[in-house]
Amino acid sequence: MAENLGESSLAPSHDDEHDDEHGPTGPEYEFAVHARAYWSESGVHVTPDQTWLIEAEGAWTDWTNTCGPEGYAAPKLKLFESLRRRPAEAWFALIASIGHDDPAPVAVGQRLLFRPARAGSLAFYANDIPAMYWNNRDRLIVRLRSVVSFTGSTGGASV
Ligand SMILES: [Ca+2]
Repeated sequence: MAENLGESSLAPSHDDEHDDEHGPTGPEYEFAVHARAYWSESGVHVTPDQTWLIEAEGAWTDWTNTCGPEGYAAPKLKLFESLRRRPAEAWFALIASIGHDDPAPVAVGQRLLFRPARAGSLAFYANDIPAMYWNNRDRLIVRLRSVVSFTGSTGGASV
């Protein structure tokens, strides 16, 4: 069926092979990202020639603050923001990292079209202060779906 993937970007008439928004899809993965885990491994190896749709749902809790994958704002914690693993992202934003030394991990939010900047194993975490994972609880469900990348075209897919 791999041949159909290549053809269908040129032949949109293959409607039965298309997802409604993103074209034919490849493998899908679903796993939990626990708020208390410093790393949650997806077990998925990504490469720069791929495009993935990452979707997250559910709620997790940082002490008394419950939020979704987009995280939460806390003006009272302003002084501590620079201590977060990703200082510029919200508290408890779901972060995707390629390996554990990714120079540019990204905030996922509820939905992200993700084009890996390098090859590696995809891992996730809640954006928190490294020493403050002990008061975290609950987990999100994250789905990872390979989508067809229209390589070479100038109009990127969007969500
Ligand atoms: Ca915490």
